[in-house]
Amino acid sequence: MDPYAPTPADRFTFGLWTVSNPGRDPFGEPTRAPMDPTHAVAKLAELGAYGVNFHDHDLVPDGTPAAERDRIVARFKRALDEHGLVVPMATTNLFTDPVFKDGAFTSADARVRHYAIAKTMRAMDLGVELGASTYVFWGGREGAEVDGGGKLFDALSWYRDALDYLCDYARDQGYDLRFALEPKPNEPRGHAFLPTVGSALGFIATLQHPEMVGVNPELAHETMAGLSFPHALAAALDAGKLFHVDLNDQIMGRFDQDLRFGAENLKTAFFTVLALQEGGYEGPRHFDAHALRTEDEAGVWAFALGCMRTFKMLEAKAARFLEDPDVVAARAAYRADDPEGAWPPRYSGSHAEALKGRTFDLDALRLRGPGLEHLDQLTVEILLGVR
Ligand code: GLT
Ligand code: MN
Ligand code: MN
Repeated sequence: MDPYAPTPADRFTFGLWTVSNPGRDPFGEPTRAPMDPTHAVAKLAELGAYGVNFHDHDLVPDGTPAAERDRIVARFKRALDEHGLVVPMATTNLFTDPVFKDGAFTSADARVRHYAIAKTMRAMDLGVELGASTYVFWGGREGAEVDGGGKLFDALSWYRDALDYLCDYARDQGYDLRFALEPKPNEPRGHAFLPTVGSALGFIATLQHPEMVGVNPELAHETMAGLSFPHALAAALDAGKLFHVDLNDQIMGRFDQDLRFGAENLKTAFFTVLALQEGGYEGPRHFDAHALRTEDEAGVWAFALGCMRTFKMLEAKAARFLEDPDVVAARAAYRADDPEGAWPPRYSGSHAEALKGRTFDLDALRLRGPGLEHLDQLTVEILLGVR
C-alpha cells in the first residue's frame, strides 16, 4: 500500500472555490470551464479527501430564488452522502459583489454593513444545515486605500459590532459554531484591516464572546506580510485560538499566489507540519490553494493530490526528525537548565533580592555554542532523504 495515499482519516479538506478556480486573473480570462460542485465532491472523495468547504455563493449564487436554492442544496447533500464527504467549515462571500467594493462589515455605508450581516446570517444557516462547525471570516474587502476618510477607528469598531451581533445570532439559533478570523495584509485592498495573525489575536480579546472566536491563519497571507507561518501558528496555538488552518504556498513579496502546498518553500512547509503536530492541532487540514492558470482539469486533480501527498510525506519526515537520535541529542543540547534554580522562577521579595545579587558566569554564557548549524543541517539532510 502507498503510505502517502490520502485517506479521510487524514482530515484533508478543500474549498469548493479552490478546485473549481477557473484560472481567471486580473489580466486574463478563465482558462478552465466552471465546475459543478457535485463533480468536485466526487473527485475529491476519489482522491481521498475528508471534506469540502464553501462560501454561500460557491454553492448557491447570490440572488437564487428559494425553491432553486433548496433544490441545489438537496442535490449537493446527496452528493456528499453518496461520496462520504463532510462539510467542516463554511464562510460568506463578502467580496465579489460590487456592493462590497469599500468593505462589508467596515463599509462607511451602514446599509452595506447591515446587508453584510444579513447575508452572513443566511450563509451561516446554509453552512450549519450542511454540518459546518467552523465559520470563517476572511475580510476580503475590509480595508482601505484612502485614510483621509477617517474611518480607521470606526472600521475596527464596526467590525467588532458585526462579529458581536453574529455571535449572538449563532447562540440564539443554538448553532454549535466557532468563528475563525482569517488575516491577510493586502489584496484586494491596498491595506487590509486585521492584516496579520497577531493583530487578529489582539482584536479577538476585545469581542463580547472571545471564547467563540479564533483564527484561520493562511500560509500565503503571513508570507505576503514577510512573516513566518510556523511562528504565526505557534502564536495562535499558544493562545488556544487555532480553530482552522489554510495551507498553501507563496513566494514572499508577491501577489496572493495560493500555490500547491510545498510548491515553493519546502522547509517552511515542513515546519508548518511539525508545528501543527507539536502544537496538538487536531482540526481539518484545509488546502486553500488552486492549480496554476496553465492547467486543465487533469492539472487540477494533480494539484489537489499533490497538496495532500506532500503533507503526508512531510508528516513522515517530521516523525523521522523527532526520532532521529542525532536530532534528539542536538535538541537536548540546545537547551540548558539552570542548576541554581528551577524555571519558571516564583516571585517573592527575597527571591528577587537574591536574583539581583546573583553572580552569573557571563563569559561562559557568551561563548556557549548552541549547535543550531548542526541541527539545521540535520533537518536539511532529513528533508533531502539522506538520513
Ligand atoms: C479567497 C481568499 C482565501 C479565503 C477564502 C475564504 S476566499 O479565496 O483568497 O484566502 O480563505 O473566504
Ligand atoms: Mn490566499
Ligand atoms: Mn484562505
